[in-house]
Amino acid sequence: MTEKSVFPKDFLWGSASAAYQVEGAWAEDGKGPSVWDEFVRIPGKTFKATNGDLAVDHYHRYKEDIALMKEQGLKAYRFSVAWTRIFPEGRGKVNRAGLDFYIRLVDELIENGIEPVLTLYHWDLPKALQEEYGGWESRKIIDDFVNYATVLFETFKGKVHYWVSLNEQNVFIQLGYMLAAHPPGVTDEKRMYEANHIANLVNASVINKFHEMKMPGQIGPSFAYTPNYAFDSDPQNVLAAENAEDLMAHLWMDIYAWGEYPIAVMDLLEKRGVAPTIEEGDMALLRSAKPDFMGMNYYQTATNKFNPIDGVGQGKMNTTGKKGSSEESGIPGLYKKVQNPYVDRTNWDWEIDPMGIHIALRRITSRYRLPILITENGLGEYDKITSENEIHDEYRIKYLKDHVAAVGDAIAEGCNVLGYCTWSYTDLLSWLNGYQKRYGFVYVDQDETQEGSLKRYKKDSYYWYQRVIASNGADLD
Ligand code: BGP
Repeated sequence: MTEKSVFPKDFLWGSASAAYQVEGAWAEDGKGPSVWDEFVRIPGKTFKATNGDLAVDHYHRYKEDIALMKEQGLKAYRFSVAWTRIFPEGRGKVNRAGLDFYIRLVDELIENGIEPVLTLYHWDLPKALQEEYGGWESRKIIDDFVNYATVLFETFKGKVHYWVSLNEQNVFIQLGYMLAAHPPGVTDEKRMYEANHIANLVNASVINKFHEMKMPGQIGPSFAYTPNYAFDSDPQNVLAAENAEDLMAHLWMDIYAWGEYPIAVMDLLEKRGVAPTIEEGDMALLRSAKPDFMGMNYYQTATNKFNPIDGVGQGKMNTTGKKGSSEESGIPGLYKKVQNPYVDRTNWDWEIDPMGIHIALRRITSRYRLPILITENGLGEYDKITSENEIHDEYRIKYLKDHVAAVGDAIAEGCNVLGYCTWSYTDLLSWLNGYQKRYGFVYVDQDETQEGSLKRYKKDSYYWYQRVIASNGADLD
């Protein structure tokens, strides 16, 4: 290699998935139903009523998938455990067959020299707990979650060194309790902030448990960070961006890193009568839990303008892949998200902004002084397979290349980045967007009919990442 890499020599070049989106086998080997198994069956909730019953059948094809990872040179694979495979009803007796699947998966990764990165929770809550006590709305979930996590800690102690507590708490809470786009399909601000506070307590408790057990390795949450920009230097728009950053980012990351709610946000929630109930001991617990890293899922930035009190509220999301079909959205009196004239968008209207990941890494580093594990970054697009079974996804290569370069810039400036996981390894089910919005290095013959052959094909981006990994990030072309 002629060029020198800025990436540390043990940098985790990885890729990610989530149980519900890849595994399939939704009712096999004693697995219990999750809230997603139920939600996808409600008419109109997902694109063309797609579900993860079969997904891309990773449950049966994990060896083939890991062989592809090994050939590519992947250093780390981030996956999630389905709580309902371990405890079909959320607690009680361990379902041995379910746990055995993850033991086989982890062993296979280790044998192939791939570092497992285990996510404890990627949204598939046991349905039994939703029905029994309202899931995230009851403090009973704290003990049940820690009990579930402890089984995994004991099982994988010394084998798994990187753990993610909750994936995108900000997303599952807001989409679950405000936009009704995820289970439990609620639209209620007060209930949202209550559930969010309980999720914070869960996150803190499980991190403390990990440290009490002296687990060799590191644990942190994965936050979906969308850095906020002001549209211009009009002070009204700058304040709008501050509001968005406080309400959409600091509200979670300040809790994770410091155990503090942002002052202006709490003041606002109290005035609106939607502040969470904080019991004695809660803040002490939140302050006591220290993540070892901040996990960051980065896809895009948001540009903000002043939004008057009679301005726009929540607008329609684009889940169809028709560019330009999403609507403006915001919070009246605080901010509204507008189009950034300096960046392009995907067909699902997600802004493509590589410099945004550099800015995100700088902000997290300066504010929290924590190492960062990039747990997701990628481009969802339509891919076409040729008659020779090739997939020329040069748009994905461009997206990833620009983002990896921007991560390198942040590292060169002193950000401590542990690794970079792309979303996603194989193509998989996009929660609300079906199978047509593809992210993988590996194309899977599966579509909205859910009757594909499930055969795997390497995309051009697969070979590109192989070269990136082999050169430790020095060769991005
Ligand atoms: C993140 C989730 C992933 C994944 C990704 C892409 O929010 O953690 O599970 O789905 O986004 O999102 P989408 O599938 O909506 O394009």
